[in-house]
Amino acid sequence: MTRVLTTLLLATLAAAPVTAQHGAPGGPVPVELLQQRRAEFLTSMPTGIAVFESARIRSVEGDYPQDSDYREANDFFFLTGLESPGGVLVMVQPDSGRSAGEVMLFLNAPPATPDRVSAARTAADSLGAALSGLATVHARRPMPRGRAMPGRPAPVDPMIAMVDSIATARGLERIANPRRIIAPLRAVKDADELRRLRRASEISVEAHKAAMQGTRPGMWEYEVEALVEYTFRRHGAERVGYPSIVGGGFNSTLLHYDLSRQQLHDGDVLLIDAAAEFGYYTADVTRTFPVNGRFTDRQREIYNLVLGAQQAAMDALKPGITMAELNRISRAYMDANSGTLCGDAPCTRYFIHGLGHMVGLDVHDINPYFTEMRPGMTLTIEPGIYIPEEKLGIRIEDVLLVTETGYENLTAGAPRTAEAIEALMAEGRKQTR
Ligand SMILES: [Mn+2]
Repeated sequence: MTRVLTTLLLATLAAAPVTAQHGAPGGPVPVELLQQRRAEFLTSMPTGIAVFESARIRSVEGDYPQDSDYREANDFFFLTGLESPGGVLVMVQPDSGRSAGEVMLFLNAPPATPDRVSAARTAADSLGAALSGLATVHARRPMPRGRAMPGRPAPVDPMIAMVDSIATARGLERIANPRRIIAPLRAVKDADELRRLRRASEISVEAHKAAMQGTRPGMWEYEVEALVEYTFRRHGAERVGYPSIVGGGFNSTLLHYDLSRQQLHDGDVLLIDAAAEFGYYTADVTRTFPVNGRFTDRQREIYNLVLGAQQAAMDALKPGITMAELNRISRAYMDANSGTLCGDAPCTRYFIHGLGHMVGLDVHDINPYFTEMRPGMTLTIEPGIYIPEEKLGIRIEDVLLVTETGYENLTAGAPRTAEAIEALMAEGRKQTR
């Protein structure tokens, strides 16, 4: 299907109560890109059958879905562009390296009568075909009614039998771990993925700026967290990319502090590791700033050491380098520049986690630690120093896009230097005086 036709179809259907990423702030994934991703997957897969299932709808009775609405499974979304619980994508490769392969998409049949309970999801109809860029979409057999209970066997999904019968009929084996094949495809972002990641980054930057401007001694961590997450949603982000970390004082030294229930004190730092997910792509941003708007001399020295370690890795970032090498460079900088800041030994002993990771559909995206960087890959670099006995934790984290010659910092809009942070915080104080 051509883009013009798709656009026309979408325009025609715009008034109908549908679905998918159509109508979502992120918009639909262009079908040409979906077709390209599936073709690349089929080309790189071995002979066999690969199956990608959509996410499961979670129950308010026991699943605790209140932290997020239905969210499609990443690989399913990457290859179909759809949000469609019950969906099953079957990739058939009868002759690896020689055959273009075949794609079969099964979606729930459109409801016979309008669904008065749930929001419309993409179904096996012309819209499902248009949004996914497939000529045909098959209706899947419905799941049997009833749910898993203690003492009662879970209902069997008829799609499992269906996929098995496709495999048997063609004499093909089902591939055990298709994620291994999709990993390299997801590592390099295409134009639509970058568009989403850029927006997620921009929104996250706005939230960090709001936190810097809005934080005052005496506020509670949850108040700042609310400000951050409100900013995400206000700009069209569907959800947080991961549980927000908002930790003041001692809590700044806990890597995954998630309670956000303590008061913020004059003289402490506040570490915020929080980012928005926009159109299924998440940023990952950390900033650390003084609750009262001014770093102490000690805080500033440690801050500048972390900043230097981050910059050293960023300066080395270009195609060909690996995360392992960047990690070594960043730690070598910290070793060489610690002076007596942390006593006789370098501060590197307080840098207790990895330097960074790939970022995309997953916040910790498929991670080629020893794989050479290529243009279009997106990663974070996030050194930190955590000194619990001083209630002082500093981490600085940005989202970086590898370019032909180096990198672009997608989250540079959030102040990074101690001076820029203090300037923005001072501005925030003026506004509310
Ligand atoms: Mn991170």
